This record gives sequence, C-alpha cells and structure tokens, in this order.
Amino acid sequence: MSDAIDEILDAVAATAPEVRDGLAGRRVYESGENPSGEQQLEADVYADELLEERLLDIDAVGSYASEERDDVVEDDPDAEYHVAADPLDGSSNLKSNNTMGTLFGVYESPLPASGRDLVASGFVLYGPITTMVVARDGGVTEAVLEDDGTRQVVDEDLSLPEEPTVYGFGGRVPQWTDDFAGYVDEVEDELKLRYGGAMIGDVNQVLTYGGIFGYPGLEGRPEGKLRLLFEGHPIAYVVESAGGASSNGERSLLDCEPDGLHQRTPLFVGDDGYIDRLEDALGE
Ligand code: AHM
Ligand code: MG
Repeated sequence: MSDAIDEILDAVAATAPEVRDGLAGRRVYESGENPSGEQQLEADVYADELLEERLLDIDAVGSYASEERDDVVEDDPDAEYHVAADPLDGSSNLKSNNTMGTLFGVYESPLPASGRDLVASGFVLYGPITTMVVARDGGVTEAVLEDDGTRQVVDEDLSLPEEPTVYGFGGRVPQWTDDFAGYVDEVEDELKLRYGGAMIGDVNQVLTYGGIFGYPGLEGRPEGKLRLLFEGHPIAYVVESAGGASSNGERSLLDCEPDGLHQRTPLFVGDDGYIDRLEDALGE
C-alpha cells in the first residue's frame, strides 16, 4: 500500500524537472480558460498533461483531476488512490519570472472527496532551486529535487516555527470584509508582510519563517478565489502535518466537504494561535 504512494511521489518528483525545463518557452496565454474561468498559459496545459500521463500510468491511481480540466479523468474506479493537482499554482508569476509550484493531493476515495480522505499531499516549488515538500503518515519532509527527479532530503521533520514572523493575505484590500480588515490591522502590527502572488511560495515562507497566509472571502465574492480540492485540502494537510492549523474561516479545511470539483473556499493556513484569532474575528 505505501509502495503505491511512493510510486506517486516518485512520479511527481520525476515530472517536476521536465515541467521546470518546459517553462521558458511557454509563457504565453492559450486561447482557452480553465473551469474557474481563468486564462490558461501554455505552461499550465503542459504541466497538466504531463502529470495526467505519468500519474495514470501507475496501477494504484484510479483517476486524476486538476484545476485545468472540467472533469475527472477516470482510469480505474476501483483503484486505491485518486490524485487531484494544481499543476502550476501561481502561474501568473511566470511572466514576471517569480516563484510558482505544483500542488497535489492523494485521496483514498473517488473525487471530489473529503479532506479526511487524504493519505498524502505535497508540493514542488520552482524557486531559485527546486524543492519538494511531502506530508504523509503525520510528518512532513522537505527535499531538494535534482534534475533527474532524485529527492535529496534536507529536512526529515519539517515543522512550523513556534515564533510567527511573516504574513501574506490575498485579494484587493477594498474588497476585504470589515471583520477581516480589523484582524489584518492587528496582524500588521505584529508580523512582517511577505506576499508573492503564488500561494505555494507564500505558504512556503510561512512554513520556513512561521506566521500565516490567507486568501479570504471578499465583498461580492464570499467564496474567495482558491479551490478546495486542488489547493485547500493539499496545503491544509501539509500545514497541519507540520504542526500548524488551517481554516476556511470557521473550521479546518480538512473538515470542509466539496460540493463540486472546482468549488472555491476562503483559505487560511499557518500558526494555530493566529488561525484561532482569525476564526474569532470572522465569527463576530
Ligand atoms: P492559479 O492556481 O490559477 O495560479 O491561481 C491561484 C493563485 C494563488 O497561487 C495565489 O495565492 C492567488 O492566485 C493570487 O491571486 P491574486 O493575483 O489575486 O493575488
Ligand atoms: Mg492554484
């Protein structure tokens, strides 16, 4: 059973250098939109197709779903695992050559599934170096990815620093709710702003330095921007496994059941004290 999860992790690790290599020539927009109505880059489609092919090649992977396609690609509904991915999270950063990532969740139920059905999740970060963070069996590891997909583990037991330092919140400030803006006023007095526009990069700063990342529900858009299955669950599983907390504003993202494949959610992850205060502020 765990061998199949290893196979999935190896497949993501082997695909990531190819995704990275393919970025330079794929910075232009495709004519299509993804199911969330956002323009797709050639790089989004390229990464999605590579991951679909590599992951469905694994016997234990029964289906693949991603932010970039309308429906689940079914291979074997009786297989043990089902993978959801955001093939290039933060791909609007490609034009300005800033950090992006690949995010994935391995579920033991057909998709859309509950966050409690995750058995592993993780992300690849295309920063100055390529790293891969994996959560499984209650722990989190960080590895540097070599060009051939080999993982050199650099942290066997990654855990959120106890002392929070940084924060990053998405969405335009005039669209923040009064309750959320009041909370941010407090956070601004205590922590340092770090916001790069790719959730995966911004959350990795929180994992490294401690603090909180969020993309809130907005005025006129209470569901926020980020997607529960492709971004919310996988990143919540990583942060909670690293000793932090996650929330949709009320409860852990892992306890949020998706109504549909592309459902959006307000998303907050990081230091549990800051998540508690956020839930208090939004609950007022
Ligand atoms: P994407 O997966 O299509 O790239 O969109 C998600 C990204 C997140 O990585 C990031 O947190 C957010 O969109 C940034 O949005 P904004 O540009 O509105 O700040
Ligand atoms: Mg994304």
